[in-house]
Amino acid sequence: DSSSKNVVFRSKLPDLSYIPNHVPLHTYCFENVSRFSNRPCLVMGSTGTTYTYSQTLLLSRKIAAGLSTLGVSKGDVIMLLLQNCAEFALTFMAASMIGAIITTANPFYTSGEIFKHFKSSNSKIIITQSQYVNKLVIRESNGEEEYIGQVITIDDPPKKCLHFSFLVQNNEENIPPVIIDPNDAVALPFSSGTTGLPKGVILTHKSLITSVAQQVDGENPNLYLKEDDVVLCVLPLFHIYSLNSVLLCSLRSGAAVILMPKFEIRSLLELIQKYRVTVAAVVPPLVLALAKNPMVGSYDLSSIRVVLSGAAPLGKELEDGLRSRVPQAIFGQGYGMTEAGPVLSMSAAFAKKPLATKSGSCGSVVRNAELKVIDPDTHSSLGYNQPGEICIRGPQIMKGYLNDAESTAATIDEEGWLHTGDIGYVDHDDEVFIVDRVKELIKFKGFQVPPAELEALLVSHPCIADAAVVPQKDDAAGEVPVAFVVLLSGMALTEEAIKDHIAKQVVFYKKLHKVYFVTSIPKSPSGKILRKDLRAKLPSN
Ligand code: AYL
Repeated sequence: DSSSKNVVFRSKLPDLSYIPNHVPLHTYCFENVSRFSNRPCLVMGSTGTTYTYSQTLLLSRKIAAGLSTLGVSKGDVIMLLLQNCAEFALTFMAASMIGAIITTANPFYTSGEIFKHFKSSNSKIIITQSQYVNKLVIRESNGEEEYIGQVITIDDPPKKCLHFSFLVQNNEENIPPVIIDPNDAVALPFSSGTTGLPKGVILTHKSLITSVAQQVDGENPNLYLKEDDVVLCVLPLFHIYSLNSVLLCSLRSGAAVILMPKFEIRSLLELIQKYRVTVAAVVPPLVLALAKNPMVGSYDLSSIRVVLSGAAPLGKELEDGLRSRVPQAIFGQGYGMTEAGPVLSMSAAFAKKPLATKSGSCGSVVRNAELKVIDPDTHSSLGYNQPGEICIRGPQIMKGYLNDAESTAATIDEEGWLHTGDIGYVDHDDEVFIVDRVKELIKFKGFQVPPAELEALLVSHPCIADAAVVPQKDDAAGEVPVAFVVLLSGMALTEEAIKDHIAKQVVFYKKLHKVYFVTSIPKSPSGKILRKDLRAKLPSN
């Protein structure tokens, strides 16, 4: 039995003796609502519109009934194409109530990206803002638009679209009875994982409840949130980081969520000051803005007690820069991966009884989970301070990829270990440090850029014979995608033309920053691109 040879790392905090992961997600999130029913739950930063916990629960129930009248039933997928807003949170809870599933997409996606996501998630309806509806048009006939599916907008609906108020107008008693199994899907975020194209990641009621419990439940929660906390929600809810560690964790704890539709430094600072934000979930580029922008000095940020950074590596200077701006705050990182539910480790400095932590660490593995580090070549389990591939096991990890047994089997092994494609080590204080990535994924400001997607677009060009996309280090974005391109013989194509070919088909952060013309792409005998060799050719890598 190979598992007996495993060195397994565990949380420094005691395990939870009980996780209520046999109930549906909304039941878990709203379990304690009676304790804080009149406290603010969802606050729209821009307008001040506030829903208390009891209003949030009531509206979610009305929307659940409304979705059923539209024919949405158990197992159906609803696509949310939204900036951060109350409707996002309400629809998620409503979907859970009827056993439906939400899939989340970036509203800045191009039409092509949205169509691919919509189809591969098997979505039925789409909830969005009127400004994005033009991206959902399949064809126009006699001046009438035909859309990809039933479209609902949270603001004034264009022709043939429904207004969100249609959902809210329903009687909350009319939610049809439904039996929800803990292993039923409730969320379907997309991720490219360790290789290939973006895929639907099946997160079940059980996985999300477990993940939230691992963060905020118990005598000594890893991330201590209280009813009087005010949590900043500026990171997009369509990404699992914000959806889980901000929204779901806050709902469970009774904290107020300050929703910001998009990042803009001045309004961010104003909101922190106005609502006396206590907990700020950020990504490295936001840390950069807070550490460097001179405007920061003229705002009162003294309410912040916790700053959580995640989704991408954070440099030491940045961390120090931020510490000097918010000296009273506890600073730490979370390390997650969509497929892992998503949180693998989190700083124990955020705990109710905080532990000392080191700068640069991603915290220690969450409770009720096992983490191991393996040699990427031999797969043997490694001990303290030895870098290798990080693997995680526990009830919080994904059920698998949607309709992709092969990728699932390549990611979760027979013993239930999820292989992250990240290289890291655990030090003698049980703190996790991430040092490298062996998977294909490129991260632009924490956003996923799957090389395989850009390579497919490149080789679809009639003049391109072969192509490979790899990350190049970048001060502002962390990494940016750059391409190596082989032209078909006799064809001429400029770098600009190639960049344009990609740019018009993808969201801004997937744009190519540089094109290198080469005569061949280095590949292994089995045909795999030797990405390491290509990366080694780049200037500052
Ligand atoms: P995905 N440091 C370095 N790399 C990181 C970190 C970190 N703190 N966090 C995430 N990554 C990288 O699926 C790593 O390569 O999920 C990982 O495999 O978009 C990849 O990003 C996963 O990218 C939290 C804190 C969620 C973080 C997250 C991250 C979700 C990002 C909840 O509380």
